Amino acid sequence: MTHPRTVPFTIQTRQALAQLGTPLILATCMWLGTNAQAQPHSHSSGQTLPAATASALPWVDAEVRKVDTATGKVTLKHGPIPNLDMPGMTMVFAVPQAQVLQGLQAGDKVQVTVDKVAGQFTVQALRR
Ligand SMILES: [Cu+2]
Repeated sequence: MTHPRTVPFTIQTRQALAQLGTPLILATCMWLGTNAQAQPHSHSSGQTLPAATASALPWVDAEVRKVDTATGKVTLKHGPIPNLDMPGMTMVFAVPQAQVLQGLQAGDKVQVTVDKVAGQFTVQALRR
Protein backbone atom coordinates (compact mmCIF):
# COMPACT_ATOMS: atom_id res chain seq x y z
CA MET A 1 0.00 0.00 0.00
CA THR A 2 1.50 3.33 -0.98
CA HIS A 3 -0.33 6.55 -0.16
CA PRO A 4 -3.89 5.37 -0.87
CA ARG A 5 -5.38 8.72 0.12
CA THR A 6 -3.71 10.65 -2.65
CA VAL A 7 -5.21 8.56 -5.45
CA PRO A 8 -8.85 9.80 -5.38
CA PHE A 9 -7.66 13.40 -5.22
CA THR A 10 -5.46 13.00 -8.28
CA ILE A 11 -8.21 11.35 -10.31
CA GLN A 12 -10.74 14.00 -9.38
CA THR A 13 -8.34 16.81 -10.24
CA ARG A 14 -7.55 15.31 -13.63
CA GLN A 15 -11.22 14.86 -14.42
CA ALA A 16 -11.97 18.42 -13.39
CA LEU A 17 -9.11 19.78 -15.51
CA ALA A 18 -10.18 17.71 -18.49
CA GLN A 19 -13.76 18.94 -18.21
CA LEU A 20 -12.73 22.55 -17.83
CA GLY A 21 -9.74 22.59 -20.14
CA THR A 22 -10.87 20.82 -23.28
CA PRO A 23 -13.54 23.27 -24.49
CA LEU A 24 -11.28 26.20 -23.69
CA ILE A 25 -8.34 24.77 -25.64
CA LEU A 26 -10.55 23.93 -28.61
CA ALA A 27 -12.07 27.38 -28.63
CA THR A 28 -8.64 29.03 -28.47
CA CYS A 29 -7.29 26.91 -31.32
CA MET A 30 -10.30 27.70 -33.49
CA TRP A 31 -9.97 31.39 -32.76
CA LEU A 32 -6.26 31.41 -33.58
CA GLY A 33 -6.86 29.48 -36.79
CA THR A 34 -9.57 31.84 -37.96
CA ASN A 35 -7.56 34.89 -37.03
CA ALA A 36 -4.43 33.70 -38.85
CA GLN A 37 -6.39 33.09 -42.06
CA ALA A 38 -8.14 36.44 -41.87
CA GLN A 39 -4.90 38.43 -41.59
CA PRO A 40 -2.34 37.49 -44.22
CA HIS A 41 0.94 39.12 -43.32
CA SER A 42 2.71 41.35 -45.78
CA HIS A 43 6.48 41.45 -45.64
CA SER A 44 6.89 43.75 -48.59
CA SER A 45 8.27 46.60 -46.47
CA GLY A 46 11.35 45.92 -44.40
CA GLN A 47 11.09 49.11 -42.42
CA THR A 48 7.59 48.92 -41.00
CA LEU A 49 6.61 46.10 -38.69
CA PRO A 50 3.59 43.99 -39.59
CA ALA A 51 2.26 44.40 -36.06
CA ALA A 52 -1.41 43.60 -35.58
CA THR A 53 -1.70 45.89 -32.57
CA ALA A 54 0.19 48.78 -34.15
CA SER A 55 -2.78 50.04 -36.14
CA ALA A 56 -4.64 50.86 -32.92
CA LEU A 57 -1.72 52.84 -31.46
CA PRO A 58 -0.98 56.44 -32.41
CA TRP A 59 2.21 57.25 -34.33
CA VAL A 60 4.60 59.38 -32.31
CA ASP A 61 7.39 61.56 -33.70
CA ALA A 62 10.79 60.68 -32.29
CA GLU A 63 14.49 61.23 -32.85
CA VAL A 64 16.98 58.43 -32.34
CA ARG A 65 19.58 59.24 -29.72
CA LYS A 66 21.26 55.86 -29.26
CA VAL A 67 20.93 52.37 -30.73
CA ASP A 68 21.99 49.30 -28.75
CA THR A 69 21.63 46.24 -30.94
CA ALA A 70 23.29 44.00 -28.33
CA THR A 71 20.52 44.49 -25.77
CA GLY A 72 17.70 45.35 -28.20
CA LYS A 73 17.22 48.86 -26.84
CA VAL A 74 16.86 52.26 -28.43
CA THR A 75 17.03 55.68 -26.80
CA LEU A 76 14.46 58.04 -28.30
CA LYS A 77 13.69 61.70 -27.82
CA HIS A 78 9.97 61.32 -28.32
CA GLY A 79 6.98 63.61 -28.54
CA PRO A 80 3.85 63.18 -26.42
CA ILE A 81 2.54 59.58 -26.33
CA PRO A 82 -1.26 59.75 -25.92
CA ASN A 83 -1.82 56.05 -25.26
CA LEU A 84 0.71 56.06 -22.42
CA ASP A 85 -0.29 59.51 -21.16
CA MET A 86 3.36 60.52 -21.41
CA PRO A 87 4.79 63.92 -22.30
CA GLY A 88 7.74 64.34 -24.62
CA MET A 89 11.09 63.25 -23.19
CA THR A 90 14.23 61.25 -23.88
CA MET A 91 14.12 57.66 -22.68
CA VAL A 92 15.03 54.06 -23.46
CA PHE A 93 12.64 51.66 -25.18
CA ALA A 94 12.85 47.92 -25.62
CA VAL A 95 12.81 46.71 -29.23
CA PRO A 96 11.86 43.01 -29.42
CA GLN A 97 12.30 42.74 -33.22
CA ALA A 98 16.01 42.99 -33.99
CA GLN A 99 15.44 43.96 -37.63
CA VAL A 100 13.86 47.25 -36.52
CA LEU A 101 17.26 48.47 -35.30
CA GLN A 102 19.13 47.52 -38.47
CA GLY A 103 20.55 50.59 -40.16
CA LEU A 104 19.16 52.88 -37.48
CA GLN A 105 21.50 55.63 -36.32
CA ALA A 106 21.62 58.38 -33.76
CA GLY A 107 20.05 61.49 -35.27
CA ASP A 108 17.50 59.62 -37.42
CA LYS A 109 14.02 61.15 -37.42
CA VAL A 110 11.45 58.40 -37.07
CA GLN A 111 7.88 57.69 -36.08
CA VAL A 112 7.05 54.95 -33.63
CA THR A 113 4.12 53.31 -31.94
CA VAL A 114 4.91 52.28 -28.40
CA ASP A 115 3.15 50.38 -25.67
CA LYS A 116 3.87 49.04 -22.22
CA VAL A 117 4.51 45.30 -22.53
CA ALA A 118 5.21 43.28 -19.38
CA GLY A 119 6.10 46.47 -17.54
CA GLN A 120 8.53 47.63 -20.22
CA PHE A 121 8.04 50.49 -22.64
CA THR A 122 8.36 48.76 -26.00
CA VAL A 123 8.52 49.93 -29.61
CA GLN A 124 5.72 48.14 -31.46
CA ALA A 125 6.43 49.59 -34.90
CA LEU A 126 8.88 52.04 -36.43
CA ARG A 127 8.89 53.93 -39.70
CA ARG A 128 11.23 56.57 -41.16
CU1 LIG B 1 8.85 58.81 -22.31
